[in-house]
Amino acid sequence: MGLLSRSVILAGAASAALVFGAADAQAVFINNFFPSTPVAEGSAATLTIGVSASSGEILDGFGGTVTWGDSASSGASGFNIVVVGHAYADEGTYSVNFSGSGSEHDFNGFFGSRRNFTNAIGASGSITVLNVAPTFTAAPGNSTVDWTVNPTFNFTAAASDPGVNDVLTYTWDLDGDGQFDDFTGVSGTASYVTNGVLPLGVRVSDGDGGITTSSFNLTVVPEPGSLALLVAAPALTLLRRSRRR
Ligand SMILES: [Ca+2]
Ligand SMILES: [Ca+2]
Ligand SMILES: [Ca+2]
Repeated sequence: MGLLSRSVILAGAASAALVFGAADAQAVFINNFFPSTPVAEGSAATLTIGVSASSGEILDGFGGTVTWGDSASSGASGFNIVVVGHAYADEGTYSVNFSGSGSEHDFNGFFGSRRNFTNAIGASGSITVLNVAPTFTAAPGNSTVDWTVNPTFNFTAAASDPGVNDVLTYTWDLDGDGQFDDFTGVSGTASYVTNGVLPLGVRVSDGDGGITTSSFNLTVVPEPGSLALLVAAPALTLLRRSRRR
């Protein structure tokens, strides 16, 4: 008799699940949460979010807000998968969070009424953003100065960096000793009173470890002769003005 009762109960449970769907979990859940990492500063990181409805339910969609961990946020909504993007201004490790809700429905019996369900969904992760070295957009090429006519060499450089928070510092090797210790700033003037070919350069640093160097030769004529550098008074004035950049 006990065995018979158990069989009846099992049959009843199976019938209820098939006809009414009431035994199903009514829920939307996140099945894909994929932040692209690492990513370069200034480039768009992406976050892929995918959702499913539980077995027996029909997904209607989802929506919510992504917080990127740097005070920025984005809306994210779609049917079963969305990809949202965000460019970070500087390197670091950022916590990424999605919070929202998902909707699905089923039907109350084969010819029954539609039943809608909505529940909260959320997930978290992190994105690592890497520093990118600056790139020169302008720098001196090989040049010649004739100190018997005009001994001054006017130099200037410019660079860009995808890290919009990065502050660029320019340092110069103007005496050819390989040390970028002769001038700090975007532009200035140096005067040369002896002749020869000097291998010079400018270096730009973003303060986050990104350093780029551009080299050039300065030929001082007439040749031949010994090499020396004289930074004239106007250049020293420019040096002080430029240090804050
Ligand atoms: Ca940076
Ligand atoms: Ca940078
Ligand atoms: Ca030097």
